[in-house]
Amino acid sequence: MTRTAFITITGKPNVGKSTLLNALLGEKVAIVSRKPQTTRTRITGILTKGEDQYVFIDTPGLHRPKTLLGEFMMKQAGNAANDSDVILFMIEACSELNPTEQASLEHYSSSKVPLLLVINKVDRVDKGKLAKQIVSLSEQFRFDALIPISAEKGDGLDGIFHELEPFMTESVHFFPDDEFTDQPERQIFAEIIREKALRLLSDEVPHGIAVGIEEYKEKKDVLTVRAELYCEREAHKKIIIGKNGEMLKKIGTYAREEAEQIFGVRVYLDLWVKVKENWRDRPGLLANFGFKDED
Ligand SMILES: Nc1nc2c(ncn2[C@@H]2O[C@H](COP(=O)(O)OP(=O)(O)OP(=O)(O)O)[C@@H](O)[C@H]2O)c(=O)[nH]1
Ligand SMILES: [Mg+2]
Repeated sequence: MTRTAFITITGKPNVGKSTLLNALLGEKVAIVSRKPQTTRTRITGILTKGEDQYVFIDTPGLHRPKTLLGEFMMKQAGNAANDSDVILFMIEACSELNPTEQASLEHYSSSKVPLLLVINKVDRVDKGKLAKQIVSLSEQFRFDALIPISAEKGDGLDGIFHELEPFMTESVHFFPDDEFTDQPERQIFAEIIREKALRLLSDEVPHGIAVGIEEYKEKKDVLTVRAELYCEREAHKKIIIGKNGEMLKKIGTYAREEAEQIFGVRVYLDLWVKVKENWRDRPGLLANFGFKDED
């Protein structure tokens, strides 16, 4: 008898949803950064353990959108939550709930959907304070389980699988058993480039970055990729290129090294920077960059 469950991972930006997805799969399928609003689309991560197939859906962090891109992101998060069998709602250890978290938790708590409340980043808090937070959450909300974890250290992941057990339903597997994501390779590549840019650039630039893959060819174990890094202003372009082109070179080198490791081939990466003013508010450009609803 084969079983599956669709599990949506949701919560405010930067709580560690994508870190958890990667940790659950043991594969990097979603990029991670210290900056909020890193994830922009739904990312499916699939884990098949014998008869059981877990389909985890990582989503953009819940926030009040200020751009059309933000609106798209929130739609993605909402749709994923509506389509799933289980909600895994992630919050941060020992941090007050913000109004969006409070409202979302009230909503799920009063609905019938199975709800796992996951408290992440317990590695950096005091145990006594965590215990108080757990008591207070239990008084405020209905949930099927409350699981303290550290996604980064991989602690508490067994607890998640244990609590998912009652919600596995008899069904055929929806994905091949050896597949771990539905993202095309070139999209993973674009995301790797964006992750390196997020990590290396100062705060004001990264939110306005998008990556387009213009050419993607594999021949005799060499992958040739031409990519464009889009930003919103000339001033940002200067920062991204850096003095004597050093910043862009660094972004490219880090991205190439990781891609070589993930895809197991030699990579030649040709990376360019272009300005597309206010692309996050321009429907045509958003669609071009892949931010369009499929459903
Ligand atoms: N100390 C600690 N840091 C963590 C843990 N899990 C994630 N982080 C860090 O939290 C930051 C955000 O992680 P992400 O996985 O990108 O968070 P996210 O919820 O996917 O964020 P968005 O995509 O922006 O919504 C990164 O710097 C992670 O390294 C954890 O268990 N402990
Ligand atoms: Mg994320």
